[in-house]
Amino acid sequence: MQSQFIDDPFWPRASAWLAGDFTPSSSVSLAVIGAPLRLGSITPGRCDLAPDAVRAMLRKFSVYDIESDVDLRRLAVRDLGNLDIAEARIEEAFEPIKEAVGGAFENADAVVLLGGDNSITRPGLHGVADALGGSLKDCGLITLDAHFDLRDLSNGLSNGNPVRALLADGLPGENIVQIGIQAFANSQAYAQVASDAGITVVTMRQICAHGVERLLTESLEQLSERVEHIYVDLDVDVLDRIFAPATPGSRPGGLTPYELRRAAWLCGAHPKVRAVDLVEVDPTQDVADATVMTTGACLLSFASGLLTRDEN
Ligand SMILES: [Mn+2]
Repeated sequence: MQSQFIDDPFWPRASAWLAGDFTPSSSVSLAVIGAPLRLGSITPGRCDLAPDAVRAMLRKFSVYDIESDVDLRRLAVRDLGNLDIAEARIEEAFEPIKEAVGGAFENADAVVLLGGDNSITRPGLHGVADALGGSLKDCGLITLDAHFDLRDLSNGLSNGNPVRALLADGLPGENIVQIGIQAFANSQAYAQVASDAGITVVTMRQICAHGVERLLTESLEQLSERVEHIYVDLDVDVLDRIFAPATPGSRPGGLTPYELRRAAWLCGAHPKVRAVDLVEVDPTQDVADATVMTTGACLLSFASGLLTRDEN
């Protein structure tokens, strides 16, 4: 009897690449870390299952990006496995995530952090700042997210306030660009927090008018004039809900999977982007694997973009 997946030597799978099947011929390299934090979520769920679900989904993808004519097997990738934080509180997970991200730069130019919920963004950005010898003031943050994640800190840390916590830590608001913010998914009070802090806000209306590719490219250029290192928080709930049923926060009216995949590629291609997180996916809520597949495609697109930094 044939297995469900027929192995074809002429159709190498992205899952094998991530597991070590590559012949590096580029000057760049990537590390992947699973950060299955879930107890920070305002909506309880199982986004701790996402890192392994995404890895497994890569079996359905090839290593060839026809849009860039790139085979990912030119890129060395190290899968550092999952951090033991699935039962940890946000505060307990801070150091492990920060240390893992920071340590990954010893052997890699860029890091993909597979969440987990959105609370991993704060320790992830601290890991970049610490490891690359800068302070938070040298770092920029781009969020692709339907929400500000600027909720008040008085009720403790959650996946609803990593950006507010980073402001409190000393990340200048001028170093933050939030792309994909949606109507009726945020309050006026938190829009005011963003405005007062000097955060650049790009709404879905602006994306519909000008395109995510142009707006993200401009954001990357403007931010790179201010900062040395850029961290990208890719909250999958920036997708339209029809494409992201596994994210509790997604709404109708968001990005398409292609727009998000293209955004991930652009982030990979920009030399100052050092880390990207992919967060808020609860595989138990997915439909037809749509959300997990797009998350996996974003990882691969980031890797493809990264290969354009190759100096060989
Ligand atoms: Mn978010």
